[in-house]
Amino acid sequence: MRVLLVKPHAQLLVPIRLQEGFLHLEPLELEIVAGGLGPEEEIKILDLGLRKNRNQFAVFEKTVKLWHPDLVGFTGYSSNLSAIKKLAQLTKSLNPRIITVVGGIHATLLPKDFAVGQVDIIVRGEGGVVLREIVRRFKKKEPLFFDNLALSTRDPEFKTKADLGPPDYPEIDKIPLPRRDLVERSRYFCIWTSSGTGRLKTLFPQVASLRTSIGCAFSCTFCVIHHLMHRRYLQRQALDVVNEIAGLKEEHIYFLDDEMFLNSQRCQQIAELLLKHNIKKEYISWARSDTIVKHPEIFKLWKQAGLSTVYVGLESMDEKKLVEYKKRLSVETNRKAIAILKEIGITLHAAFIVHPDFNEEGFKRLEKEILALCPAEVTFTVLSPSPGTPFWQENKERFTCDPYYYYDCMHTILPTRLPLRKFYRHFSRLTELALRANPLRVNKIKVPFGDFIRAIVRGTKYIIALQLIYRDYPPSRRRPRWCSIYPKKND
Ligand code: B12
Repeated sequence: MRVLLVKPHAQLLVPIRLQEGFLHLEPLELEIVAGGLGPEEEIKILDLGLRKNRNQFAVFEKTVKLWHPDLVGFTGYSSNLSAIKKLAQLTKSLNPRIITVVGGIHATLLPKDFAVGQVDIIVRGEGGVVLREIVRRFKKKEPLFFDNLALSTRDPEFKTKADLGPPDYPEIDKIPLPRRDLVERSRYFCIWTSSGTGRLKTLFPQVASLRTSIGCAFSCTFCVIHHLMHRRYLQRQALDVVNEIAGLKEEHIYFLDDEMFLNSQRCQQIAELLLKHNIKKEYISWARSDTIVKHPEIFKLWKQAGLSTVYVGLESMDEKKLVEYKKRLSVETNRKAIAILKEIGITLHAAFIVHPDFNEEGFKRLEKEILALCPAEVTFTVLSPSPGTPFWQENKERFTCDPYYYYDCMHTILPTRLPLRKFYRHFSRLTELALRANPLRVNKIKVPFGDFIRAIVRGTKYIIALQLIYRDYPPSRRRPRWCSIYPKKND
């Protein structure tokens, strides 16, 4: 059987596409799904974000016409919803006998959004085990839907199942290993600014991604993970993780875990095994600031094992905002974590949330924080409620635009206090400052000339694109809507 697995890119292309100039990670979700299928299946992974041709529909159509798949599986975040629906429609118009399956974050959150005739099966949760079962049923001519994992509108119980809470998750060791051989590995990279020697062979090394745990024990308002998993935290065995790392040919690894270090014992074991077996690679991971403060010794150990950069969702340096985001930690904890990473010599990648209620003062305060963090990598997103979360429900009446189409955490979907043009001028200025605070520049790290030029060009294009985001909205939407929330006196 021929299985085509497809990762589309977002519709509102420019900022996301430019972001991909700094990192483009392999489609691990599709590699894992493929890993569940038997050797008798022919599998192709199509990562549409990689294609130079901006018309992803044309690229997809050509592939289907040339390759004749029996089943097409799509993955995507909420921002990919409309692209996936169009691609499913295109599939059926090319050949109605092709089975269309949709999985991924949005399908798990809001399966009903895919309840259209062109989508045969909606998969919730982990897909590796589920697609294998769908393929088995297809071959046996059995119904393709089952449990609360593979849903179909043809199932009379579809609505009930789609309204159930998070799907069941398999035992973590039942999740297949990714079929990394199905992608062009040289195409996946991540900007790497951390250097112990003052020079870097390349600024854009080839990177592999890997997942050691699934889920998170916290429930921040802006995040979807606790809605998908009810705050469950599934952890792979240390040895299993280390074996996977050892098998990778890439020297740079990006851990995709939401929070890898929640179980300090497990993380200690992983680091010790890496050191014991002399596995020399460099790593990027995400961690909460309170985890870093609770277990600085684990980060010290990980530094020895190769941890170069830690992405920390600092979100804000304003106590009230941290409470509003239900972050369950304080500004002081954020500051302590920054100091700890600096002392250990791990590069900090600070992720901040820009609140739509920011006035000039709010932006200025954040600018000061960036300068204080220097040297650090710093990135920003705009506070955006994700579809399928209570935060989204609470804000339902306030959206200023299509909250699906514009949901990329760059385009605001909530009313801004400042007019949009001004808001995005400030927003892009943050990134401009961040580039100046970057360790590469501050620590005068030597990089190949070509990479340096590439970084400058991409950085400049990105800053301009951020400034021009306001143009993606119809002119009538570019002014703030005072009536909706903010009292005018605070202007
Ligand atoms: C790493 C990451 C990124 C990377 C990109 C990774 C990549 N490979 O492209 C970067 C940093 C670039 C990124 C950017 C963005 N991200 Co992001 N990201 C993540 C993170 C941390 C991990 C994603 C991941 O790869 N997980 C590992 C894979 C293996 O798990 P999975 O996707 O769930 O897949 C499994 C199942 O869902 C299922 N499945 C998936 N697809 C399919 C398909 C089929 C056919 C089947 C059967 C099953 C199936 O099986 C898979 C394997 O078991 C998640 C958080 C999370 N835990 O998911 C956020 C997350 C996905 N990101 C999110 C967001 C909002 C974004 C941005 C829009 C905003 C931003 N600026 O950050 C951009 C958009 C980028 C884009 N290209 O569209 C949100 C999405 C929310 C939503 N409602 O969609 C998440 C969930 C974060 C959050 N906590 O809310 N992101």
